[in-house]
Amino acid sequence: MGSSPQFMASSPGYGTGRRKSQFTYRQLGLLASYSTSSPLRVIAHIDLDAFYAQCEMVRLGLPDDQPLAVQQWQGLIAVNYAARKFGIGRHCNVTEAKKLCPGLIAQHVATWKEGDEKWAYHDDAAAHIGTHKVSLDLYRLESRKILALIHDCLPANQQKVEKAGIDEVFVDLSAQIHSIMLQRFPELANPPPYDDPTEKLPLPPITALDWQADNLVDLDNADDEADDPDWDDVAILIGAELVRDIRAEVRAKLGYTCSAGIASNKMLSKLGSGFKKPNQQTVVRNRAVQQFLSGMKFTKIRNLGGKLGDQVAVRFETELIKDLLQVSLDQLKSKMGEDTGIWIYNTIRGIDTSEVTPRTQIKSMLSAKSFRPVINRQDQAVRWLRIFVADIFSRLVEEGVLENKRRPKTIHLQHRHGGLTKSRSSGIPLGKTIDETILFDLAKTLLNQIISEGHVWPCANLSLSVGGFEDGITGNMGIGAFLVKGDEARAANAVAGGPREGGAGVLPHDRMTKTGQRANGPDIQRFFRKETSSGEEPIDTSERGDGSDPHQELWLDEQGDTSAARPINVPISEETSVSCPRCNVKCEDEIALQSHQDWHFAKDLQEEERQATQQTARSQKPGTAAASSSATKRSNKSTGKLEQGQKRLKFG
Ligand code: TTP
Ligand code: CA
Ligand code: CA
Repeated sequence: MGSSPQFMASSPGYGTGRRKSQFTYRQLGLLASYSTSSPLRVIAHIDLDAFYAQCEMVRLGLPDDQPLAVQQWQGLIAVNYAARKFGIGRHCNVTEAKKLCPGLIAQHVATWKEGDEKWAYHDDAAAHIGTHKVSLDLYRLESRKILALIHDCLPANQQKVEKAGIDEVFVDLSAQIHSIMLQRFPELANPPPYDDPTEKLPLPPITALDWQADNLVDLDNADDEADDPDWDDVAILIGAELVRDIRAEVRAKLGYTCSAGIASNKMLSKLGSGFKKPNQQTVVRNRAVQQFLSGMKFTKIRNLGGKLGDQVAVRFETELIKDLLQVSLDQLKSKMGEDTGIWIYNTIRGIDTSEVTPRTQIKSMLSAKSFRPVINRQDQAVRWLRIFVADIFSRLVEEGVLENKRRPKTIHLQHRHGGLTKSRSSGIPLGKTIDETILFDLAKTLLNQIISEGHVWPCANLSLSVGGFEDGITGNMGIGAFLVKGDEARAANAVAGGPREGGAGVLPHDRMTKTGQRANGPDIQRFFRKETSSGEEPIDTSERGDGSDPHQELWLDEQGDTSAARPINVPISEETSVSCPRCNVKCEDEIALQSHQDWHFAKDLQEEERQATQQTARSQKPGTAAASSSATKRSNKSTGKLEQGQKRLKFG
């Protein structure tokens, strides 16, 4: 931890303008319990710079100034900052990029080659899209190391870290900061006057804060800079110090640079980390929030980048936050619906009470391939199944499946032929340690079932996944093997529903805490479902403007194959684009559409898994994991619900 003095003591009696802090003892206390209603809370978002490119730089031991891009077939999926100086971006193909920078190293991602037992770096991979499949194992592995190191940097009993993608995390630093504040300012540990927690705190005994090299977002009112800092400034400064140290550790121990945003909530911290890159951190103080947001497009905000953002833009004829701030709550509610209106109203004012939800455990693993050209025979499909199984099995081994630390309960195969998607699922028999043969046999059985229905060739995409992970199941199956523990079930639900992105009603922080109201915020994901099930057009929850990518989580954490994924940052022209029949989102071409549909598929799987988990938790009966057929054709609605005729996986 940094030891440089960060605070400059003021002379006694200074700060005559305002003798009390605007914050209460109670609000300070709330920090210790990570309460989302504390106006003093501090959340960091840490995102690796040009992540895949850095992984390759570290692997190859290259100097920082070496331009490098990660190539996938003919496209680029990551470009380091040395290469970006030449104007190279994800929109370039390899030929264009090399023209811009002849010294560029275009490193192809590792691949599984048909028939091989393990992924590897193949010099000729780019020319063999038909027989190779991308492996993202290296990036997953590095991601895990970084995550572990971040955990190591935090006190053992104060770790609230949410993995938000392969190269990014949210960290709730509130409790740690609370402890540090009490150490540095012992007067804060005194009981409040009259033992009344609603009493205001004394002002911090300091007048100027040393922000070192951080990017400080300008304050809403430039004159405020002369004001004495209050405890929210002190808290966020300590947060900035902690994050600077974490970043230095990641750099020193693992060789990676990252950027970070430090603010009072997830939304603002995420916007902050993308504000200045690479290798920088941005602090968004509470007093700077309006200034920070007002110049931005709302499409940069999580959940406002996709179709919801488009709708808002059309209905209010603007993409700018500053214009939308003029719209009254009533207008927002009447045009966007009650919950969504409130959520937008709060969000553009920088209010976000969503929690940082630790979720480090993998819930499902997916290995897939989009075929270009399509495949026409069973033996070809079986060869791919072998690769998928090897891919998934190696990840299962890392997950501790050989030691029975964790094991998946179900296996799914999805097959796409033309516009038609078929899938089959089966339980993975308990009582035996999972091995490749078991998985391969199950996968072949599922394929046979799909083929026996007919109309399956040519096949454009196959994906195999395992899910329903459980902890510590031994060969001896008791009732515990089938029941999900309360906490796990809750965690599973939280994960599947996505983080709570809901706003907190329209109350400002102060009033919220005074009345003791907790964010009764609508879960934005739920809005989408609600709207969908009411027959309205489904709204796409994907986001773009914030630099993250709707496909990303899928590619990175689950699918393990970006082969069909075109860089999504490419602007899509109206004339050439095709729309997703489910959510209407525009894709650049058929291939991009396919990749987008893969994303829906993975989301559906997640949802099915969640529902199956819930059902398992509800059913009090043990039994065998029986195979059952599932979906044939998926509908146009992204309800995540099963179609008529579909069956849920049964474990009872
Ligand atoms: P990002 O964090 O979006 O981007 P980045 O880390 O490459 O660059 P930045 O410095 O701007 O954060 O994505 C993380 C990784 O995810 C990226 O290195 C490669 C992968 N990815 C894709 O494969 N395709 C995509 O379209 C995007 C956005 C990411
Ligand atoms: Ca990144
Ligand atoms: Ca990222």
